[in-house]
Amino acid sequence: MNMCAQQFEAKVTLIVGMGVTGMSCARYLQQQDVVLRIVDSREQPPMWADVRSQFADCELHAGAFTSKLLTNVNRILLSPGVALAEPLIQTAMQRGIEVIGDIELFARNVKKPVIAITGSNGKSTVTTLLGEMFEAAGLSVAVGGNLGIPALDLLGEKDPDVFILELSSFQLETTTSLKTAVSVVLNVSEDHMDRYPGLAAYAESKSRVYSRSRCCVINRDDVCVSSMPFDNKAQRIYFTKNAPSENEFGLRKVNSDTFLCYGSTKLIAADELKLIGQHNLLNALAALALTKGFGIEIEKTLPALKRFTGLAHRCQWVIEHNNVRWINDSKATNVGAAQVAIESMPGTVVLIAGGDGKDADFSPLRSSIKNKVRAVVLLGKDAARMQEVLHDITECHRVDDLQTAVIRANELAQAGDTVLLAPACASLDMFKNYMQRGELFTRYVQDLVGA
Ligand code: UMA
Ligand code: ADP
Repeated sequence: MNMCAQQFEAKVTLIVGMGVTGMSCARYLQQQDVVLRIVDSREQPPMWADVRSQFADCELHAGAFTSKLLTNVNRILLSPGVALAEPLIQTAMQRGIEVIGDIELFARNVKKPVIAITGSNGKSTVTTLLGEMFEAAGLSVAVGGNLGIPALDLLGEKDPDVFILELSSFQLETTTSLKTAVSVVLNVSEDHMDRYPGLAAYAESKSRVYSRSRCCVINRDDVCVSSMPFDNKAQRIYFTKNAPSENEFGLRKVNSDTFLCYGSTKLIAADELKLIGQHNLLNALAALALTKGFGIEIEKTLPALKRFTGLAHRCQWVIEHNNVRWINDSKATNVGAAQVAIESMPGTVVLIAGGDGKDADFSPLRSSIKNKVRAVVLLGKDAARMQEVLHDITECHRVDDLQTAVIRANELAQAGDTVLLAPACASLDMFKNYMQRGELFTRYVQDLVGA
């Protein structure tokens, strides 16, 4: 074949999605002289201007996908926000085109150990906490993935001692060869039901994190997690909210104090932690189990665990005014997270909830709300559906926007109550993201009380 024909036949890597993942894939592959076509199904992808300036040499398309985009393509890098069920991707797979995600590309190129953290709730907390615990023990870490910094952007010139990645079910779907030193599925409860045919398919995607893992950290109390398939050769370390057996992490009560323990050894008292709520004790146990699994001396990591105050927008204290506490848990973007937040509040709660429910079944909220919640203020796309499920167990108030929700919650709250923003829904129907929702909530509360 002559040079000209070779160039004509140059194989193209198709990057699907112009979000932070697509951009990280493009940056990474550009250094390797790969021919790139970058596409997004939106007419105006939010990072379009950046893409055009940074990837001027690449073929770029914004707008509805057509099969013409597959011309000469031999590999697709699929962003997590685009489902494998997308017709373009199905056509590509039928044609034998390889479809992978950014984590698979990362897996094929990473040279240092990786720790992977997934689950329905607590991923970002455990990932960040573990990074701080490892640093306290003197290791250099690179922390990212679904948490924010795309994994490929962590692959720099100087490798850290360990990569700590938060992985979503979407990212795991397109990952086939990731080898991990230690991995965990923290828990499984319903989320992203608009992307999966049911809980089993969603859980299957999460369980992929345990394939090729040298050590699996397992939540003993979560039946869905503990019944996942584990490699027989992998080491297993369990954690539980109950008193642990030998070689397990768990909670022990001694008189009125609770301790985080490894077997019968007390590691730290629960009230030495700055993190709030029982769910965060489980997150801390998971982080300790990951530490043990990686082979680090736990003692060295404890100062960081004690210091860690948690992340913004997760059960974050906003203000106390007229004996009413205001808490921002905007990151409670699914039913399980909202339940945990409601249950971990002391006293009676006025709940602000609603948004895009991602086709979730809201009925599990009933048991958490009953006898605990004075009233619910509902907003967003799925407010009516939530009201239908909750109206017979608590007072429901529908409002059109978050500022009105704050004003209404203030009218409803009585001295000693907590007003909790825990939407049980994604924010994207009304806000840029959960951070913006949490920031606006905080601002409206501060305006209201004149802080
Ligand atoms: N989209 C289109 N057409 C496209 C491409 C994307 O409509 O062609 C839409 C998607 O449906 C989605 C949005 O654009 O609504 C963003 O999708 P994306 O894949 O471009 O997202 P990125 O900007 O690359 O960000 C992704 C993760 N987002 C998703 O999985 C939706 C980010 O997690 C992650 O931080 C980032 O990669 C780096 O790894 C966010 C998230 O919401 C925080 N994750 C979900 C969760 O935590 O529940 C899974
Ligand atoms: P993720 O990254 O999985 O979304 P985060 O650490 O950001 O998890 O926490 C999101 C929300 O989930 C928090 O606001 C909190 O209400 C809830 N949450 C945190 N940890 C847990 C846990 N271990 N079990 C159940 N819910 C949790």
